[in-house]
Amino acid sequence: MDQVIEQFQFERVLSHDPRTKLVYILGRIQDQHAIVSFEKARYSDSELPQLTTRTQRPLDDANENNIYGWGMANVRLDAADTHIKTIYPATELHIRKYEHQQRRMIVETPALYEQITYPYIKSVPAERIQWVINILNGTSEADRVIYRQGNIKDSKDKDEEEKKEEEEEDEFVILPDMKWDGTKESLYWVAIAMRDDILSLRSLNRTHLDLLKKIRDTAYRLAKERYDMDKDLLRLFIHYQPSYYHFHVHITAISFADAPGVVAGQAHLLDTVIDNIELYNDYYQRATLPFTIGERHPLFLAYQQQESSITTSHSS
Ligand code: M7G
Repeated sequence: MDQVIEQFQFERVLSHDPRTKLVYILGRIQDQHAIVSFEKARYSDSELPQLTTRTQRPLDDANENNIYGWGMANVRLDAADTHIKTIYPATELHIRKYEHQQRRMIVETPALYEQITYPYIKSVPAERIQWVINILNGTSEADRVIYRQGNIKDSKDKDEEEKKEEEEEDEFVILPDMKWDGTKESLYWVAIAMRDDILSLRSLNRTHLDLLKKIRDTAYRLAKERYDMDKDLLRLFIHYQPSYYHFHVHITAISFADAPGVVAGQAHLLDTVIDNIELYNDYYQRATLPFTIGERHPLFLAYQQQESSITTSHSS
């Protein structure tokens, strides 16, 4: 990672959100693209008493009015102050994902899923989830894993698979999400299923209930053990559409209310998902699922194409 930062040649800013203080920058390393993101870290509790003593004076642009004052300064703290992420080599899809763009709402019926979304999912190259495979087989982030049960499954080995106990289908790993800054208030873990045959929310039915409930209960237990957080301080959800089509559940602190992707049109609460499936086995195969997506995303472009082909055939 140090090398990516060292060799990075700035090209352009992909996005800059002044509210979340998160910026994505595109650059090159030799002839390949790289993306680096910088996000100002929140203050840790232990730093708070030192904020005034560490403030460099005089302040810039200092203003006073009656009892009020405001200005700018460097506050020299010892802790690292920026959360940095790198993607190298970055693909066109990564660039489109992080580039600032208008989001659009797609209202996906089961028929549109079959016609447009499913072929898109199948066209995503398998390398896109290599990072998931690395976590599941223990070659990456092994020392960060909080919970692990079972071994990676490949649905291609069907014969092998059939010999295995049914309970093995409920195995998963829980580890810190790349987005987590390590604080309790912004807790962000991810639970990743060992099995690779659940593409997304659309695939879920009653046969997956044990897995979903086990993820929920394990997340509750671990958050209590590690952070003394009760279950009503957690928000567990599934993204539709996800960026990665290997089944996983987002485990976040409710206090992290502005976490990316905690919005209607993307996050489906795990409790609701479980309840819907308990009521109707094929709920997610029959439901219309609206979702938001960036207008440069290939899936949005596929929907646009379909729309324009309908318009053309109607007008001809
Ligand atoms: P998603 O719903 O497929 O996509 O979630 P999103 O990125 O649009 O939310 C995937 C989750 O996995 C996200 O919360 C990512 O931050 C997280 N994630 C992605 N990558 C590449 C990694 C990784 O390499 N390690 C870890 N620990 N988390 C990752």
